[in-house]
Parts: sequence; structure tokens; C-alpha cells
Amino acid sequence: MAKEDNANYYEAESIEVFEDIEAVRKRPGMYIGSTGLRGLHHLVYEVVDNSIDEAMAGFCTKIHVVLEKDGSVTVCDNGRGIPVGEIQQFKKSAVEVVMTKLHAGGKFGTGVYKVAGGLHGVGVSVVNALSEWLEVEVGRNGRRYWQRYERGKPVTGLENVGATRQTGTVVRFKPDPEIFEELDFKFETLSQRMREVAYLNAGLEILLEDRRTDGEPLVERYKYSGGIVDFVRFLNSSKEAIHKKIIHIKGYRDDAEVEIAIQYNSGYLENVFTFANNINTHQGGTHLIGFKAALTRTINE
Ligand code: 0RA
Repeated sequence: MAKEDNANYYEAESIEVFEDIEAVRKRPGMYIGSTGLRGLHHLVYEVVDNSIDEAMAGFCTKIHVVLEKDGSVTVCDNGRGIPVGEIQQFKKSAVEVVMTKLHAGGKFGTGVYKVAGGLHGVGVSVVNALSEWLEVEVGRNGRRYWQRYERGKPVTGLENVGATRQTGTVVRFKPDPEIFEELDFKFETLSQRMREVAYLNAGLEILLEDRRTDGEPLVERYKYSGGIVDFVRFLNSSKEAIHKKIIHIKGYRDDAEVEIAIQYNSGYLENVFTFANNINTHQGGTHLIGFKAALTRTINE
């Protein structure tokens, strides 16, 4: 490619990023569902989902979510850290690409794909675009890297801020009052989702901390080494189980994974919870229909 073509190319890429951010800020509902409380909480889920993807890939064991006094939220994980090297296609660090480009599933050119549900798979760039400010810190290659954005746009470069032996990612963001009608995170809402996600990812430790309190911060810890088996045990804890051992089935075919936990109780009410990619599928779906057909056929046989 000729030099001047190259220069034009960078410019085209910058404009594209700019358009991404503007599009999200113009129609936030299209990306996060609403600009009310639901959308506000979705911001946290989206950031946490990136950490959960790291956990599902086997690289992250701990996620710490903090509701800060100033209305910002910190999400810290001990995963591999967002890659910091330059993505040639964009002439920007991978961190900046992750933070500014809309992603439809795939994590740019890394061959890493997003599995955890999140919003609509659009990624953390949406959170960035809808935040008054966002700071990211990455531990990787023995170094700590840091960058700050305001309303989706970088206001610093990716700075090398020291040495560390830890790896992982910290994302801290403050939802933009120009976008959201409500800014007050509900501990209970976040706690429910964090507990659910901890049940769905056996062994993953999630800490939820509220520092907005007057005295000591409120901290809850979710870690279930038995995963969904623990979830079923919890659901049946106030009921009379008719078999002690919880049935647990886990299988793979191609790139799909299925996990089921079952325990009958003496009651007459069926209580079924289904999830796909860590998202509660309240309306059921083909996964539930397939399960019910298989269960009926197996019992009949
Ligand atoms: C892109 C590629 C890889 C990891 C991540 C992004 C990543 C993003 C977030 C966001 C919060 N925590 C995160 N942790 C990781 C793969 C990295 C590799 O191949 O080493």
C-alpha cells in the first residue's frame, strides 16, 4: 500500500471508531435496552461478562466488583489481561480497540470469542461510550498499563505505569448522567446476578463490595465449587428431596456444551431454570424443549 493510502486508511479507521461511539451515544437503547435502571445495571454485567469469558477460558478465578462512593464501579479480574500489543489493522493497541470498537461476537483478530451473554455481545466499548469516564488497567508481560477515556474517547495513550507480577484487568467507569436517568446502583439487583453467575461457573469466586455505605463496606462473596448442583441443592433446601444424590449431566458435542442438574422433591410443583451462555432464559427455548423431550423419552423407555 502506498504511504498516502496508508494515511488515509488510519483516518478512515479513526472516523469509524468515532462513528461507533456516536451511534451508541445517540441511540443507547439499541445497545443496552434502556437508559433507566435496567440499562444502568447492564453496564456492570457487560464488564463482568468479559471477566467471566476469561474464567470460562480457564484463566480467571476471581472477580471483584466494587460500587464506589462517587457512583463509579470497579471490576477487577485476575485473568490474562487485555492484550496490549498493536492490532495492525487498526494501528492501535488491542486495549484501545476493545474499548472503542463495537464487536459483534469475535474479539477482533485474536481468535478469541465472547461466550458469556452480556448485552447483545457488543462488548465493553458500549460501556465506555456511555461513561462520563472510564479507566482501564492491565497487568500483562510483567508490566502495568493504564489508559483513560472520556465519553468513549481516549484522553491519554496506553501508558506503561510500572512493574507487576500479576496479570489481569481492572475496568473502572462512571455512568454518564447525560445518558442515564438514574445513576443509583441497587446492591440487591447486582447481588442476584453475581450469585447466579457464580452458580453457573463452578469454582469462580465473585466478591461484591458496596463502599457507598457510611461505615464499613458491605461485602458479599459468592463461590460454589459444586456449580449448578449447589444451585439445585439451594433451591430444594426448604423442600423434601426424594433422592439424596443430585443428578448431574455434562456433555459436549462439536462446540456446544450442555450441563444439567436435577433433583425431585415430594411437592407437585415443577421448578425449572434454564440458561444459555450464562443468561437466564425466562421464556425457555429449544434447549428446554430438547431437554423435556429427552427426559420423557428416557423415562418412558
Ligand atoms: C481480548 C483477548 C483476550 C482477552 C481479553 C480480550 C480480555 C478482556 C477483558 C475484559 C475484562 N477482563 C478481560 N480479560 C481479558 C485473550 C488474551 C490472550 O490471548 O492472552
